[in-house]
Amino acid sequence: MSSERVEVKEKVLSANDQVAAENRALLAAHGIYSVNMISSPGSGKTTLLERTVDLLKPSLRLGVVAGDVQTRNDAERLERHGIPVEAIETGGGCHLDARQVARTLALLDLPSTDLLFIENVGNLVCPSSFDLGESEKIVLMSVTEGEDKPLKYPAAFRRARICVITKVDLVPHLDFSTERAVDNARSVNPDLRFFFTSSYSGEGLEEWGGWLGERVEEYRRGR
Ligand SMILES: Nc1nc2c(ncn2[C@@H]2O[C@H](COP(=O)(O)OP(=O)(O)OP(=O)(O)O)[C@@H](O)[C@H]2O)c(=O)[nH]1
Ligand SMILES: [Mg+2]
Repeated sequence: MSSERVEVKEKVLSANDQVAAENRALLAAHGIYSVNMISSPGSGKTTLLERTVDLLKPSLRLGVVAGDVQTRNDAERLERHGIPVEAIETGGGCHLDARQVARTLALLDLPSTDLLFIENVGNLVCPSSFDLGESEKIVLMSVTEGEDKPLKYPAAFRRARICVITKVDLVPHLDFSTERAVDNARSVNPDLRFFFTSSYSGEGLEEWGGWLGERVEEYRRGR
């Protein structure tokens, strides 16, 4: 990359970081634990969120920001589960940025929210560079993508603390080694914690939902 391009990219990122810090402070002021869900298109983010929302809705006040390049499809799917949802259509952008999230936070009822899910645009590269002000980045990979994705697209796996391996109901039909996928992800980030879920069979959802609930509690205690 030329030095000029590097400079422009650094300026964009530092402007983004400033707004992300403001988002983080706003969310903290309201005691909202927030997760930024990153994966390639179709890994199962929205479906996992639909199941997670049903699981956690009785005990936590939830909100969702659903990012897509185009359409409000994901937001509409999630709205049907009876929680507040705001859509961000990036109109071509391959990731959400902190400014878009700031505008959306202004539309949400923050004092009535405990846990905010941000579904990023389906893309395993661009979203990982942009801090949104979230508490946690969560990277998802589905078993249909192959075990080598953490090696090919390491940034998302490096910046996340949690990795959800989705669609595990399909493992019997595929030549996919969960062990190899975990080893690859750990070679990029040894501190990653894993969840193994199927939004179809329900496998792993209690553990995943339980972990989110604990994190909300921990976050509140730590304030
Ligand atoms: N077998 C199986 N299919 C799943 C599972 N979760 C999601 N799918 C299917 O995978 C496809 C994509 O799921 P979505 O939840 O829309 O994926 P996404 O990551 O939100 O997609 P984008 O927002 O477009 O990036 C759909 O056809 C889902 O029904 C699962 O646990 N098992
Ligand atoms: Mg989606």
